[in-house]
Amino acid sequence: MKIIDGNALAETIKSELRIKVLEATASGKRPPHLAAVLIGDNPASRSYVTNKVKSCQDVGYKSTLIQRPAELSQQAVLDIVHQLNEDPEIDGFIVQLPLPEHIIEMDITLAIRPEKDVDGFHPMNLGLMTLGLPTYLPATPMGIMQMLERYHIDTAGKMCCVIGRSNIVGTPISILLSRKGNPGDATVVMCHSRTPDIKKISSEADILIVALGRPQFVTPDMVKEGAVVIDVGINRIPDPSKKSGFRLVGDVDFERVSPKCNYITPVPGGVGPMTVTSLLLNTWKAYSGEIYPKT
Ligand code: L34
Repeated sequence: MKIIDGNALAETIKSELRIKVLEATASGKRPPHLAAVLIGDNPASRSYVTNKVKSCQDVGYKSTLIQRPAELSQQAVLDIVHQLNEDPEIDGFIVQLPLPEHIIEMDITLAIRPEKDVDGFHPMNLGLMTLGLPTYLPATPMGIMQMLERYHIDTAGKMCCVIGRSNIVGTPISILLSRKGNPGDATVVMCHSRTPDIKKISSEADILIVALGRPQFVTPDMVKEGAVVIDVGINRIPDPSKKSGFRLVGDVDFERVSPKCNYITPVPGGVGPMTVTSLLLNTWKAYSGEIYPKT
């Protein structure tokens, strides 16, 4: 059993980016600039956005954090988005999800200019992704693709089971892995809440990707011997022995499942840090105009 070390891989990618930033600034250019919008005080969101801002500092990007209370109106959020769209100093920005219930997430996503949508959530960018054209890939699926690639895990012709069908993970990773290419060329089956017998499908999978948000949902009987298991879930469960009062567990029962696996990602230190570095990579693409040439 080998652990796919998301923290180590994230550090490698950040060192590569740091060099590119130094080269750009040495030639007189300004550094890339990412903005993040955080509405409300969801502690998990706050922690993720903090990691994003910190990682910008690590690689020499400029970052701006716009924090507003949960009561902010939909129009006020749209006003922030419009302002960031128009700001020539900002290469890309994200609006951290989930948003408070009174805000219609899709309306916010649609208001972000595709050129600045470094989350890759806008239908324009998701459409380009689906067609296999260059675009910003959503950060979590992109992080998973990088893990598979950098660990030389062969996906071609493999049977892949994705549990979860969210817009930000399950759906895009299913599309990416079934597309032509490497990683890719897998036979993908997507399972969700209406799938009658998930175990029957997951236990046949060479690659199992779990993103449903239920602590330790995947047990050893659901996993094939020698499988590659990618655990996307990050759940906070009460733990009085911790100072914070909680600990993080994935959607996979790591302790019991890992002995059966060829490769497995831990939580924390697996997919999470790769989500953050993928956002940095997309911001570099926005800055350099690789996807949408700057006018
Ligand atoms: N707009 N909303 C938007 N873009 C995103 O890409 C996200 N996502 C998901 C939730 N909402 C979003 C993230 O940023 C999930 N996510 C995310 C980002 C970072 C981490 C986890 C999820 C992360 O850094 N995880 C650490 C532990 C963090 C902690 O201590 O709480 C890890 O080692 O897994």
